[in-house]
Amino acid sequence: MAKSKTTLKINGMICEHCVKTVTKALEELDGVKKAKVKLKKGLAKVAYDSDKIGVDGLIAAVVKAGYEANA
Ligand SMILES: [Cu+2]
Repeated sequence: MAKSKTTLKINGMICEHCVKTVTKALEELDGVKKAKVKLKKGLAKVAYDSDKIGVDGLIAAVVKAGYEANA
């Protein structure tokens, strides 16, 4: 268990539904403890276990959900 935190820049979110979609996409991942997504700032704060998943994996999940993400 290696507790890590990161903030991703998310592009493409336009409403609260998008926020829920991105939050769910992140929190469904094995190793993600918590995702806090802010619509206005276009940011996602993610608490995760870096033994299980990396930033690349987090970004891939957001992209798969239909949004752009950058570390
Ligand atoms: Cu939306």
